[in-house]
Amino acid sequence: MEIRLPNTVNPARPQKVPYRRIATEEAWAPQEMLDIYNKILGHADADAGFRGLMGFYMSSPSERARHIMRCLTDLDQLRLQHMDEAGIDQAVVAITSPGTQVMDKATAVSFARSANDELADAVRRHPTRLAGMIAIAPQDPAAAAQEIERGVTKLGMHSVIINSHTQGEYLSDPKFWDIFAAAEAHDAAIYLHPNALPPSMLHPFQQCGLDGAIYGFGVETGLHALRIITAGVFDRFPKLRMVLGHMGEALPYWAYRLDYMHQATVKSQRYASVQPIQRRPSEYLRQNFWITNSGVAWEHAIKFAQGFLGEDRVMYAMDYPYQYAPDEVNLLDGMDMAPEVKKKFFQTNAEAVFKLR
Ligand code: 1DF
Ligand code: MN
Repeated sequence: MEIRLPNTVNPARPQKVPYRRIATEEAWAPQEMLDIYNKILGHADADAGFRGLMGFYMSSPSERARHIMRCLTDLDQLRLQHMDEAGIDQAVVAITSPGTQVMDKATAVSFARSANDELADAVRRHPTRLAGMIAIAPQDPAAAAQEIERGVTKLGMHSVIINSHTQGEYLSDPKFWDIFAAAEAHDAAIYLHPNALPPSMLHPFQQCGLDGAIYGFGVETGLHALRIITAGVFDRFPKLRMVLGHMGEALPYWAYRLDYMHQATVKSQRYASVQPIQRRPSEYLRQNFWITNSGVAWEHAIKFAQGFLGEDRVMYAMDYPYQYAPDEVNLLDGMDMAPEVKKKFFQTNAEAVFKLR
């Protein structure tokens, strides 16, 4: 059988369908964050990946950048209009990358709180259309744990956005594990979303323009998830739920080799950092992870992921405003898939993972 890449050229409005379409990786940017970013970018030694990403969007005169900035900063009329035009019933909104994670610790902690309050207000204004993820400052794991508790118990949000590495540091480091403990205790899913590449990875990607969403994001975020798995995080926190975008950052496709080579590496005692864990890497992927199809409106890839992870673990995401493509909604509505499975994909899996009403 030939597997073709779809052509998304059908501009028709999405049709009425027997499910609610819930988009689960939708970005926003509060003005307060952009003000902080402007200060950071004013320093010549600002992180190069950050400058190449948000520095670009915040300053480029290109139509794409101006449009994205306008969409990012709106949680009301413009966003709802774009959702209507694309047939999106509800958006699960999270602070855009890198969120708090380029800020100094004190700024990040206080900014996360006010951003969560602002997002919770927007969800109160549009309770059937929006839902939110909790922003935290991984720089201060104890404060992050408190903010997870506040987000769940006071603000009614049941997921946490983490934009991959924090200034080159990974959550596989036990110093961050108070965050996992809080997420597990409050049953809040952690959405591990891409970030700009850290300095140690940036050059060979940026040199050829492959550092961003086209490829570098997926490589770095997939690496981060693997670091978490191989560090034994899910042995310590077996009920921890994590979400990956972009078809699981390709990890389902890697699963066979990950299992084989992880076991071979453990056995050979090649690295002190690779110690035995209770299960194969693929088993944690299937037991602790959910994935979204953000950026990938491709039936074959979605079905492969459903086959590997199970149809309860693959969810729809648009990645607004970075990939606002209403024609992709039509394409996915038209997938050759049992109606009850399509409803899981678009609606009920997201309702369960994010505990939407
Ligand atoms: C881009 C893509 C930027 C995604 C993002 O955050 C982002 C992009 C600043 O295309 O530059 O979250 N994304 O998730 O694919
Ligand atoms: Mn995204």
